[in-house]
Amino acid sequence: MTAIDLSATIGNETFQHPLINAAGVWDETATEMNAVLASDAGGLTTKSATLAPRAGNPQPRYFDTDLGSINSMGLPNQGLAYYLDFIANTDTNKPIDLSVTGTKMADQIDALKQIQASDFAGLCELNLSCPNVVGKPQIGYDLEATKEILDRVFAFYTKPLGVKLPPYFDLQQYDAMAEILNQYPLTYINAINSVGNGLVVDPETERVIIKPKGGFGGIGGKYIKPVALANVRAFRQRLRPEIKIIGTGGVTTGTDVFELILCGADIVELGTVVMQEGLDAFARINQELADLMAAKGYQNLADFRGHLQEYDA
Ligand code: RRO
Repeated sequence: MTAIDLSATIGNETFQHPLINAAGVWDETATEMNAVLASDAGGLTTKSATLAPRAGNPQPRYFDTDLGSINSMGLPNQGLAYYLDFIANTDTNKPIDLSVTGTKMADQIDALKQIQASDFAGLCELNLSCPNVVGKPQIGYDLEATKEILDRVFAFYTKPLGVKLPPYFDLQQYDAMAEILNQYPLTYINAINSVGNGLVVDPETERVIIKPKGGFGGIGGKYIKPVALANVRAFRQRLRPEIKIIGTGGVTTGTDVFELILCGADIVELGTVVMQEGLDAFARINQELADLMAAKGYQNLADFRGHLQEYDA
């Protein structure tokens, strides 16, 4: 029997396995990032970096539930220089995706200028969708602001760039956002970030479960898989084929990964499942995906990527 090939490509980067960590999961410090690289993850995403280090929101700011998680981390990170330094000094053959953001558009532009001026030539992900900065809306829900930041970025940025998007819920939102994204030389999009500003309630104490923002936070895990599938499918149907897609949201099994790739994802990110199960989730889910592909007679991810059929096809 021919071996199953789980490799996938985004830009100039080849991932030997299609699963990497979602930004914000096991990736704030060098110790955590080295552990991801030592696991069966196909690559590493860094915590979204801001120009200066940030402590983030007050605790408690993350909570696991039966179906997933809620978080309002508030961008705790070590600052962009730390992540550039980590990448420059890390000897690995796995791709590292540098996630970057800011609480103001000017800071996001400055961060990308620093990356453009650095030796880093790998994938960079501009996070347009953090739901947890007090008083700041998600850029990805503002068409004008999205267009403005991409205009400003692509006036100087020439390295491979992706954008992390919030979930959309209306077909017209996909039309409008895809029309904008198609105008730029994006390497990929990442759909989706957590479903922003959900609420988890503790019926016993009659309180909210996390402290920041009155308890509102980003929802991840099983709750959001159908939203992730829809966003990946809808964007694959609308984006230029050269723009690749990282599918993120609600994966806990190899079958979930299969479904996201069937909808058009090139690779897939794990978030809440790694928070709950640890880094062994990568090996387990890779194996489940390979077993499912073998059972179906698929040898490569390209054998089924984007092949989702209509109901009466
Ligand atoms: O740090 C966070 O609170 C956070 C970020 Br930057 C993000 O993009 N998504 C999320 O759920 N939390």
